[in-house]
This record gives sequence, structure tokens and C-alpha cells, in this order.
Amino acid sequence: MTRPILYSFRRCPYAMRARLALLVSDTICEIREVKLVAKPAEMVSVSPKATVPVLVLPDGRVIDESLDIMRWALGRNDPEGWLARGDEALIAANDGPFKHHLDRYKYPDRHASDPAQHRHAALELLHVLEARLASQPCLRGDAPGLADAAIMPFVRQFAQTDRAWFDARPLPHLQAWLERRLAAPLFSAAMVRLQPWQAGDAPILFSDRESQFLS
Ligand SMILES: N[C@@H](CCC(=O)N[C@@H](CS)C(=O)NCC(=O)O)C(=O)O
Repeated sequence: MTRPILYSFRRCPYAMRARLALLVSDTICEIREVKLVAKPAEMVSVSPKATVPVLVLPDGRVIDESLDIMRWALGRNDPEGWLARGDEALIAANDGPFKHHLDRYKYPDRHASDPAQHRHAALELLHVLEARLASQPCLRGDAPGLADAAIMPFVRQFAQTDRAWFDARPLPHLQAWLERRLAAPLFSAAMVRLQPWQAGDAPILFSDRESQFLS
């Protein structure tokens, strides 16, 4: 194996942020699209907790937490200075309370939850981002970085759950930030559509340069 292998799922926000960091760092890897209902045995054997994303390095090391994949990729190569624009507290609030409420808003049947109550609680947390973005275009200054890439896929999921409702909220800076992040060529490259991987398939390379041939 000469390149890392990424087990990914297109719509998973954790996998999305890993893909964004892999692309911006120009870390070319082999991408294997996973069906969550039928995870490949090859992935589960190296990462028994069986969540995506999973990155398998050529030396056999396995990185199976999305933030760790981001930091590893950016630690190799960080041409846009993303690592300097992280924010541990903001990312922890996203991955903890915001994700908790997002799941219970989006999937009330799964959680036997009241979606309106959880939408309200998640919205409160979005006001923290709105306040931050009122004074600067990105979460840590003028340019996007680790914090933006780590958080954006979850805000996107929240917005998409009821787009008309989200668009009607008084969150002008957050809405504009989300639009800019979604319109970025990097995001389109990260959202390439792939058939689920099967053992024996020809490798598909994932990179900003290659993705135009894949989409
Ligand atoms: N903490 C993990 C969370 C990853 C995660 O929960 N991914 C979801 C998909 S969005 C998953 O694989 N769930 C397992 C399943 O649905 O079977 C990370 O940051 O990588």
C-alpha cells in the first residue's frame, strides 16, 4: 500500500470534515465509500468501533476519529494555515451539545424526542457562532480554518432539516458564512459521488486534482 485508505460516507458530517482536511492538505488517498448498513469487513477489522471516517496509513496505523484525521493531514501539510485557526472549545460545543440536539431535532423517531425543543436548544448554540461571525467572516478571522471545516458540516445538516425555517431565522452572518463555505470549490470536491466500495474494485484516488475526473 502506497497511499492512505479512507473509508468514508458521503453524507456523514464527520467524514465530510475529514475529507475537507485531506483535500486542503493535498493528501491523496484511496477513497472507499461505505454503506453504513453493510460496512466492509476490511474496515471493521482495523477499526472495530466501526464508525466513519477511518484512515488507514501505509504503515498500518489506523486513525478513526475525524478530528484526528484532520490534524494528522494538516500536520503533514497545511498550505492555508488551518491548524492555526482551530478552536477547541467551539468544536467541543459542536461535537457535544450541538450534535446532541441536532440528532434529536432531525431524528425524533429514533430518539423519542420533541424536535421543536431540541431545535430551539440547538439554535441557542448557533447564536454563539452568529455573534462570532458578526465581527469577522470566518470563525477564527478572515480566512477559513480548522474550526470552520470541523463545524460547518453539522450546521449544514441543521439548516437542511428545514431549510425554510432556518432561512427565516435572524442569523444573517451565519447564513452567509454557510453559503460561502458550501459554494467553495473545496466543498464540491469533498462531496464527490461514488459507488459503494467492494473488495476487488479498482482504487479510486481522492484529491482536489483528481476529483474533477470522478464527479
Ligand atoms: N467521533 C467519531 C464519530 C463518527 C460517527 O459517528 N460517524 C457515524 C456516521 S455520521 C457512523 O459511522 N455511525 C456508525 C453507524 O451509523 O453505524 C468521529 O469524529 O469520527
